[in-house]
Amino acid sequence: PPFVRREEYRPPEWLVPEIALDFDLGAERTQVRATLTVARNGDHAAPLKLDGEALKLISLTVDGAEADYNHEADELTVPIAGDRAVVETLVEIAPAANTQLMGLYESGGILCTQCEAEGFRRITFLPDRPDVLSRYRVKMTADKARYPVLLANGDPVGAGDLADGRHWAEWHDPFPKPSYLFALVAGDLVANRDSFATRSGKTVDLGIWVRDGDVERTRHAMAALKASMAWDEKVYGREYDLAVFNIVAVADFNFGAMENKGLNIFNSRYILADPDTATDADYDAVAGVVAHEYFHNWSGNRVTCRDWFQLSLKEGFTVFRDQQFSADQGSAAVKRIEDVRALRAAQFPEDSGPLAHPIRPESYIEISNFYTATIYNKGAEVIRMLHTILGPEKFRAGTDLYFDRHDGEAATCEDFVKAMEDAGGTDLALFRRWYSQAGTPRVRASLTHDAGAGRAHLTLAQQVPPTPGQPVKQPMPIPLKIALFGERSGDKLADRLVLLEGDEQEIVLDGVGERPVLSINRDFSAPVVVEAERSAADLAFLSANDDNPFARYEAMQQLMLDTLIAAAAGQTPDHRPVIEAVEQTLTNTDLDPAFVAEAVLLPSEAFVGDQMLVVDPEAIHRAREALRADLGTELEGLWRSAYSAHAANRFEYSPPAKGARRLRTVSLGYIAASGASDAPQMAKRQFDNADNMTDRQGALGILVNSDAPERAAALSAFYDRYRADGLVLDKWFAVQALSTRPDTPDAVAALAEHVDFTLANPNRLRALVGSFSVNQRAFHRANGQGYRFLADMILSVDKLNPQTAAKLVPALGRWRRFDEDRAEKMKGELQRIVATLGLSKDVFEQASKSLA
Ligand code: HT7
Ligand code: ZN
Repeated sequence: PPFVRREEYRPPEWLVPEIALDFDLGAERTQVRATLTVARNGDHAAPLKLDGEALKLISLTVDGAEADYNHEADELTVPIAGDRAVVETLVEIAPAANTQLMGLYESGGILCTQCEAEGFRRITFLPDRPDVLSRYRVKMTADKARYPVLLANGDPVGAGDLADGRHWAEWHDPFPKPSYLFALVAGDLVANRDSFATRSGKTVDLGIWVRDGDVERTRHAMAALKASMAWDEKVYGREYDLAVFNIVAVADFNFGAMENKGLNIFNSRYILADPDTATDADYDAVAGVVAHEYFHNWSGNRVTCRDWFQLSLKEGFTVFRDQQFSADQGSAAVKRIEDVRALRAAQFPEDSGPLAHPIRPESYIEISNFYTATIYNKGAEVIRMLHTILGPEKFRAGTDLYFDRHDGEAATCEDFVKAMEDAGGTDLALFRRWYSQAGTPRVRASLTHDAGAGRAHLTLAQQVPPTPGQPVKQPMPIPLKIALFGERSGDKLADRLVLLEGDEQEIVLDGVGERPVLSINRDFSAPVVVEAERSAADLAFLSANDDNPFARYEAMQQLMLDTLIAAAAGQTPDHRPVIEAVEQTLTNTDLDPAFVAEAVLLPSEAFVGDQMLVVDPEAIHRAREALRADLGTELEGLWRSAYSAHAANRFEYSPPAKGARRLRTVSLGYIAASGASDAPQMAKRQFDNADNMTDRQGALGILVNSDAPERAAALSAFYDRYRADGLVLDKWFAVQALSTRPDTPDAVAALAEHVDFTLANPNRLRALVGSFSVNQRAFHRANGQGYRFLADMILSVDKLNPQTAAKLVPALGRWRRFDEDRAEKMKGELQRIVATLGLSKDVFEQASKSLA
């Protein structure tokens, strides 16, 4: 399949200012009549070219008359004599047979659409590219009993009943938009309705549409929506612009949600939440995704992307905005820890592997493969660095200028940087390298101290590793928040923002009389790996004394990491410094329990593996379990006190209550790690008595790693209670796929045969297969059965849903990080995939690049 290249971008030859769509809806068969007003763009004689995929063309007219056309592969070419014309097509599609979940498809009896990035062409013919913006008028006709609710973008403008049990509705969206933001929904849905008064006094009717019986589970999403609307007005000065804002939840969805103008469509996982079925993490994710999609109304919809290479323009910026929003709703420190943990878990490995790409890629085969942690999460970090470098006021002036300048346009990443540059009065020439260069920079920091002169010298040196297609890199501008603490006094001796711009830089810090301890990359001010020479004692000191909560957490993580890496490499490091640092944190009553719970957790096995030249999954597992056991045993009394001090009261969703629940289950995990004989009963008691899913799932997550009889009892009680609730059943599959038990690969293979397992639902697939592929020990079992299982799954899913199949490939692409035997087996599976006939371009791109 061919590559699409950024440098080959050309403006569209034809524009489509107006579109009228008339849908005759049915699950087996839908007819779409599309009336496009097309206008020649510039001085050329090229024919009109329309994208269309899996469409049955019934008729085509130009200005009301039958016309010539050429329909080849996925393109319809129509010669047009003048500079403007009305082109009408009639096509037929089959939503119920659409297993790709792109275009118009059926989910649980609801007809819905997904058009980003290139799904609209599976609905009707159009120049399906984000720089063609059109005003849409949409009419839908459908059976009233089966599809009583008919929704589309914009505002409702008419509705009526027809004689044969059918009815119709018409919607009009006054804002020109690209086709990827088009949406319609037809179904038997009920709404949680509310309203929001904007700051200029307009009333917006809000609706969250779900299946009958689920309305009570939309309260949290509605509260989050209203909070997001108010927050965007307050923090970014952005007001909502239509009279209606609807959200629809569906069970089958390739992604988290979709920001279609005025009609967001969500994976139900990010809408439905109540205490009995959703964990605190689920509640947070619901609020975060609702906010994210809402914020797209400005960062994505009002100002959209010129082409898909600019994807991070809307995604990186919007993730940054949703991160800020969530930080403002609860503990900012814990939110930052979670965001950095996610970045390190998903983006750092991507940035150091065969699929590494800059946040503004240069080429792709299939754009769906570029909805990555790099575009989203590193993209957000790049925006965060601009915020840090410019400061909040200039940053806000920059976003105001960007929105003013480009409202109603399809913009580029360059437009965003230019607005920041103009509003901030700052030269960002070097900063642009963050958009063009892939790879995670490594920064070496060494500190020397001259006690006599009362001076410290900090030397910083950076290196950006080679990535595919980019063997040589230029230095990046790296904003590093640093501080020095006096080892004796604990005083803060220096605190500043350093911008490392060249390969190497030396910073002189005066007023440093006593031996300083370096705190660096505070708040994770740059998405880099810092290698600082700091002893275990220095790290322990920072973990107890740093006044930046993130840096405090980071020092503890580094201390733990150094210990685990040494142990996994066959040494016998002393566990005492870690145990003492954890003890300090656990007994510090000034700290927020939510923070304590994060700080005392060991780095994941995968993260330890990422630091090693050759990953040894078994050695890492043993090292981590041994440290967990020592922490559990040595501090058993403290864990038990923390467990009872944070005993559950009646469920409440508030930051303190969440923190208490988190620390309680983390403590229970350590009690279990100590080998205490009553741990399984304690966990089972928590499981049985819980009045919320956080405590219940927390206990199950501990039991599932054990051999105790309580394990099977809890698993079957959970299944019996929730088997009819798809979202909760996903948890049942995931928790087993994440088990640390040695029999997990066999258990996962058996679960793939379970009656409730299906390849057709992306959530279920991710719950079992996606979770298994990140369970380092289980997936990398030395006999290669994990690799074979995953490859088999990828090939089966590819026949139904290539996008979702392709997301599973990167786990195999990490073969260079493993010993020869494992690497050969992983490569063998990738080769088997690439050699398969009829492979999608989605999977082909991921697998072939992974082998290169
Ligand atoms: N902008 C949305 C992206 C999306 C998507 C992409 C590919 C395939 C299916 C998809 N569904 C949604 C989601 C977002 O970032 O807000
Ligand atoms: Zn987004």
